[in-house]
Amino acid sequence: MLDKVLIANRGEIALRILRACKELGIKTVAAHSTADRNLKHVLLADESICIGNAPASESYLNIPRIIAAAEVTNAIAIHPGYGFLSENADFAEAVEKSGFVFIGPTADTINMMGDKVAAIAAMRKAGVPCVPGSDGPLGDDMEKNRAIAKRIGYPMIVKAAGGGGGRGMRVVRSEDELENAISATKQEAGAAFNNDVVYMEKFLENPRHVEIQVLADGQGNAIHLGERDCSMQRRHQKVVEEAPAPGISQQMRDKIGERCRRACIEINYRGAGTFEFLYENGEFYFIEMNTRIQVEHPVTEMVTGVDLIKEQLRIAAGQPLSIEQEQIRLRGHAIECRINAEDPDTFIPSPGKIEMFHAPGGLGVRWESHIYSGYTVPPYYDSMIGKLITFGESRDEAIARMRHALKELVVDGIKTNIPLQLRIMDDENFFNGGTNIHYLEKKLEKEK
Ligand code: MV4
Repeated sequence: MLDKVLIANRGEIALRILRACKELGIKTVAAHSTADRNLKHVLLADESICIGNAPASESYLNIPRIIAAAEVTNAIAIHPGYGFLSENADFAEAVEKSGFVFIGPTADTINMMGDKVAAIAAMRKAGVPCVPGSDGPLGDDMEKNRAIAKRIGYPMIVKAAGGGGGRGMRVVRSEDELENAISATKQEAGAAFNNDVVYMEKFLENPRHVEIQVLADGQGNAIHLGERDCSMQRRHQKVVEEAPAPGISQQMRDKIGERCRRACIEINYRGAGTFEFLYENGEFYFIEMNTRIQVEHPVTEMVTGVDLIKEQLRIAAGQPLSIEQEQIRLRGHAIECRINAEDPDTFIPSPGKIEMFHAPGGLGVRWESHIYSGYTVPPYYDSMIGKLITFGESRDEAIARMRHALKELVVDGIKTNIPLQLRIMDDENFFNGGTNIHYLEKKLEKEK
């Protein structure tokens, strides 16, 4: 096993990684900013080291500082968590070049998936179903571009190869908008991602966001762990996630999961990963692959019983996968509500001191958070302060437990989105399952 892991992240995920390390007997180093000296995982880690000032650019995004912290603490490996440098190929390369293990895929894989055109080409080649599209970058010849768009059919969407997660895209509803959309997206993408390559896809009007979790060891073994539905979102920020996705049969899961598993073997993938799909009219369409552990990984853990962070650590230590596909059986249903320090109506962040905190509990209730009574939420980072996950034998039971757990959870002193989460848990359409990616924004618009 790895002797010592440096945790290059903060908040709940840093604590989650610390717990997995402890369970595996791995020593831990918490690398933190000046604003994060009192984080729970910093206080629990074997060692801690301050890597810079509060702004992430000076600490959690500062590659030389993190490498130096690993050097002075004699860490073997670095876990990047999610966000920050987790999908930065230059970081993964710097980590490996400095003689440490990057807990994640190779820099080449991260690079490939960061380029959406390359990612789609690799997945299409590996047999993963993709959105009908340009199958490559658009050139300057507008005659050709019009022909591609005509073949795809309107409405279609122009996306930046360097984008993802909702950045750099434009819906085009008719040919007269095409030229402008391409040049504007190109312009923005060049400025934002230093890469002005754009491509086209058929625009799906009302899809759901369904993603497949995979694990691969880079030694020829890969498994899928079923899907999550992450359609309940606002401005590309997920609000509620669940596993399994309502209405997906075991037969459909086996089919799309097997395609993802095969693709992992084909590209020699290593680590945890997520295939993002749009799901519409019973069909899956690949859009992007995430090469990190994701915020919503616990719902998959709850229905599979697999500790995804421990698997990441084992894979990084060079061990082959400890589980085979046949051993993956889904049981029950899990729901995750992200708890944010923000105004539940305006979504304006609400950092500050937590005057009183009470954790929810009981059978099937999991609280993933670093907060405590007296903790001050700093204004510098993401506003998520915890994740409440409930499990039930049925979806109805998981929702019922979530309602009560949300009412039990007390976070006083700052504003939180708990009232919004309660409204979602009481929503009739959410209860019925299968709402699409536009549902929450439309609901909020109606309730104004
Ligand atoms: C799409 C789409 C419809 N059709 N692609 C937005 C985030 C990025 N990951 C991809 N996105 C979309 N791509 C086609 N061909 C609609 C979206 C989209 C979306 C996707 C997932 C979750 C939330 C979303 C919100 C708005 C648009």
